[in-house]
Amino acid sequence: MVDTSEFVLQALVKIKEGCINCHVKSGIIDNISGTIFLVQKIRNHGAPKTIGFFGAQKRGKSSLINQLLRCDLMPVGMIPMSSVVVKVKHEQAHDPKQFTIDVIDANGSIETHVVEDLSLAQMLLTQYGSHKGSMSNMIDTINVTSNFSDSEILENEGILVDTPGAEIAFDSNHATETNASDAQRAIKILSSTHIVIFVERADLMQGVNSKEFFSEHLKPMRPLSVINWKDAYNLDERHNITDPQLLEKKKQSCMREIMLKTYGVNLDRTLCVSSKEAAKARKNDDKELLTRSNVPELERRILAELRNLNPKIGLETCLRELQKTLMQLDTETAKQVFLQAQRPFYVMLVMIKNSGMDNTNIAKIAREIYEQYC
Ligand SMILES: Nc1nc2c(ncn2[C@@H]2O[C@H](COP(=O)(O)OP(=O)(O)O)[C@@H](O)[C@H]2O)c(=O)[nH]1
Ligand SMILES: [Mg+2]
Repeated sequence: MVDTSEFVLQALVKIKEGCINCHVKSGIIDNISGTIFLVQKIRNHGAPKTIGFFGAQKRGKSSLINQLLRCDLMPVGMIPMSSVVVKVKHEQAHDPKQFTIDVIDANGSIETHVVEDLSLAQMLLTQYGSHKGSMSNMIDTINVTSNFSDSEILENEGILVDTPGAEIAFDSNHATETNASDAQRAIKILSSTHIVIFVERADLMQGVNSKEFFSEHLKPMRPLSVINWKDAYNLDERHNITDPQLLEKKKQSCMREIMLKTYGVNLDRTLCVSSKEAAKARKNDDKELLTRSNVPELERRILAELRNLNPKIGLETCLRELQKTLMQLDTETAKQVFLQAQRPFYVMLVMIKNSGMDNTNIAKIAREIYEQYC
């Protein structure tokens, strides 16, 4: 397959410039930034596929990771130390009962522990990850490797990343104003992340005063936004709904509205979940509750994002997203915005033609866009 990603990237950058010049709505520009972010990650697809969970303390990030791992590896309800990142990775040849834990300090030196069962792995993570731990000085990253074949995300080469070291940047706007080092640490962790999951809590959304870090740094990284703790959200008394399905629907639409107002998230990429319900459902083998927890849907979304990192699938997604974004503009504006992108599109179409890729979906969508706006 020829590499058309460079031209898709050039075209998107020009289109974003065009949108800024034409003063189109900021949400539309955010969407294009997200698509640009995806092409950049596709172009770098040899790198590990990290899925980072970001948000303030006690949002349920570690709990969600445990649900996606299908095991209670991450300590929950913990006050973290200042800088650690925990990465969890699958290795097919690894003994599923054992866990290899590499503790990497700020100087890059590695200390490896191989532990014999889950409870020992958990203990070690708690020890390294808490203020009380004796060995918590200067630890930068902890890599946990085992055979996680129960987790579809890990089996598909995804690496789940817990980010207690970045939490403080989300705690208040002071992180960006007065405590630059906390923000810098979070930005550094973000910079090596392929798929960004932003976790907020249904019962706390309204009171947050930490939108700045999200808007400035996460929004351009096409985050999936997760409203966790949906089980703890209650409608006010005026809503007198008794049908449980209708009630759930109404609750979710209210939560999503608050999330939109608070953070300006893209609602197409926002989900209400409950890791508590998922945990309970798995314990009791309750399929209905598991579906209702929406954690399986989050898993599907993450798997789709992982597939998008594959150039063949991802570039098609990028072009579809671009098509959808351009359709949100009125035709005249869209044509004007597309003006500077004509050339990279044209070169891409010639390349596609010369390489015999003419029948692919990428070719089809690229042609459609070109013909519509030229
Ligand atoms: N009610 C409720 N509690 C949750 C949910 N998810 C996590 N928790 C609780 O929230 C607390 C913080 O969770 P944790 O995963 O440590 O959050 P983190 O600090 O963001 O990693 C723990 O006591 C969890 O048991 C949820 O969906 N619903
Ligand atoms: Mg945590």
